Amino acid sequence: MKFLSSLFLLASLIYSVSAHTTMSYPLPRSHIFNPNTPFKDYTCLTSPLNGGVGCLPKPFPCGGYPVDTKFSTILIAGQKFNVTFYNPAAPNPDSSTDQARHNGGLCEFALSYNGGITWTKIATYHKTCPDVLFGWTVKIPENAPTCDTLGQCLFSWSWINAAGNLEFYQNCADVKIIGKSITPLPEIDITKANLPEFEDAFFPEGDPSNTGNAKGSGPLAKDITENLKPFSTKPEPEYAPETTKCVKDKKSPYYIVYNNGKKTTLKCKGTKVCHQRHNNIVCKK
Ligand SMILES: [Cu+2]
Repeated sequence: MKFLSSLFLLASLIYSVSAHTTMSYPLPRSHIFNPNTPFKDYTCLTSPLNGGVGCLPKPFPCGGYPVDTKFSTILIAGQKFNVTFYNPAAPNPDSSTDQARHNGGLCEFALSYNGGITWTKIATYHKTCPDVLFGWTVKIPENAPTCDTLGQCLFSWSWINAAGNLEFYQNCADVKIIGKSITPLPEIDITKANLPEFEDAFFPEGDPSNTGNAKGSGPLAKDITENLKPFSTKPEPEYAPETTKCVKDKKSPYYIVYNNGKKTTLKCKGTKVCHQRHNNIVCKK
C-alpha cells in the first residue's frame, strides 16, 4: 500500500504540472475507469508518447499498454457517437479548468483491425481538439466489417498539439465492431509526426480563440459535417485497392487504376479500347 500511496502522491504532483486529458469514451487501454484493463495507469496515460514530466517515452502504437481482458465498448457500423475526454486532474471540469491543450491542434480518430499495424482514419478535428467540455462526433463507417478479436480491433485517438513541444499523443480503446460488410476498410493512415520513429516534425494549426487551457471554442462545424458524411463516398468505395476499371467498357480507350486510395487515368495504345475483366482490364480492338 505504501507503493500505491506514493504512486498517488506522484500522480497528483504530475497532474499539477501537466494536466493533459485522456480519451474517456471509448474507454482506452489502462484508463483508470476501465473495468477490463489488467493495468490502470494513474500517472502517464495523459502524457504524450514522447514522454513527459515523470513519464517515460511510450512506444507507438497505443503507448504499449496491455490489451483489455474483454471488450469495454461495442460499436456498430454506421453508429454516430461523441468521443469524450477526461482530465484526471479535474474530474468535474468547468470553463476555467486547465486542460493543457497547447492551443488545440489536430485530433484524428481511426480504426485498426490488426492491433495498430495499419489504420483507417474515420474522423478529423482541426484546431480546437481535444477539450473535455465538448463531445467530438465520430461515425463508424457504415461499411465497416465486424471485428471481434481482442487485441486486433482498436479505436484510436491521436493528437498532435499546436503549440509547446513537438509531441504525439495517442490513446487506444479495444472495441468490438459489429458490421455487415465483408470488404476490409481501405487503409487511410493517421498523421504520424513528432516521434523518433516518424520522419516528420509537425505543428498543426491551432485556434487563436483557444487559450490553450480552459474552455475552447469546440468542434468546427465543417469538421462535424465532414466526419458525418457517408464514409463510402470518401475514398474509392466501389473498388478494392489495386483494381483497374474501364471508363466505358468496350467503348473508350481510357481506364482508371485504383491503388491505395489514389486513382490514375491511363489510355490504351493506338485504336484499342478497354475491355473490363472483373477487377482488371484488357486493351484490344
Ligand atoms: Cu503538455
